[in-house]
Amino acid sequence: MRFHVLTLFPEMIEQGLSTSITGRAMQKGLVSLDAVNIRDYADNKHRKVDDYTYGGGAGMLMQAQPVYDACMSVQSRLDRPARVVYMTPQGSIFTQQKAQELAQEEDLIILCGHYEGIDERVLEEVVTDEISIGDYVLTGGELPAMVVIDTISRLIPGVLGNGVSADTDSFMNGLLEYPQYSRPEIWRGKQVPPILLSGDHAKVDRWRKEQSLARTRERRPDLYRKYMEEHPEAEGGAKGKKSR
Ligand code: 9D3
Repeated sequence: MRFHVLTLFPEMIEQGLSTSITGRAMQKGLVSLDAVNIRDYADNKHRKVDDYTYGGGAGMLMQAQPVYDACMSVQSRLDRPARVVYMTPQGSIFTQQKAQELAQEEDLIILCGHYEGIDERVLEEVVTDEISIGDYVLTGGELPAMVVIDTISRLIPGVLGNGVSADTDSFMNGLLEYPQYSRPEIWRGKQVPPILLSGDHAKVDRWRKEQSLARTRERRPDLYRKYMEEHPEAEGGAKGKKSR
């Protein structure tokens, strides 16, 4: 996967993704990151890329021309037109399903707004997808772009370590993850659940499934209802928890 990010803050994107799993994926050549500074496409000597909004209102808007030229410059270097994802509070909420869909692409262009947004006319010309990462207000699209890139990257074959399959990870099966424990066996007086030390793998699997169901029912009733509709044979998930 090749990510092309159009932004006024390319170093933010580069720095945010240069470490850990995404950094290693880039070193391995499984993923590449091309952070394009929209300011490099300003057509004036002051490198100004924003202006006041027609009709009034607070704040500045990113102008159409530099965004258009930056986007077209990337598109012209690709062998076929790439999808252009605009990060915006007006977009549809980013989901694992959307990540899976976007992970099938060879190239993705991700457009980050800053200030109060971008002139609508260029959005109409270049954008194919509009994505929000949730109902809260950030200062720009850079952090959301990093969230999208991180999520897609771990779906690329080879990015996660051997044996760790993104598909068998919790959440992909529609349930929250069961609780996990490591050494020591007793920490501040708290015991690891004895079943996990029993060596009985079938019992451990059953316990983990129960914990996943109980947690999902308690914490994410929306996910729980959906799971139960798709798995009518699954049992309660209330074991050891107070029913309410
Ligand atoms: C004037 C109204 N504001 C909307 C509440 C304007 C505005 C605020 C913040 C426009 C852009 C932004 C910056 N946010 C993003 O660019 C953004 C975002 C977000 O704030 N929350 C969740 N997902 C996203 S994706 C891009």
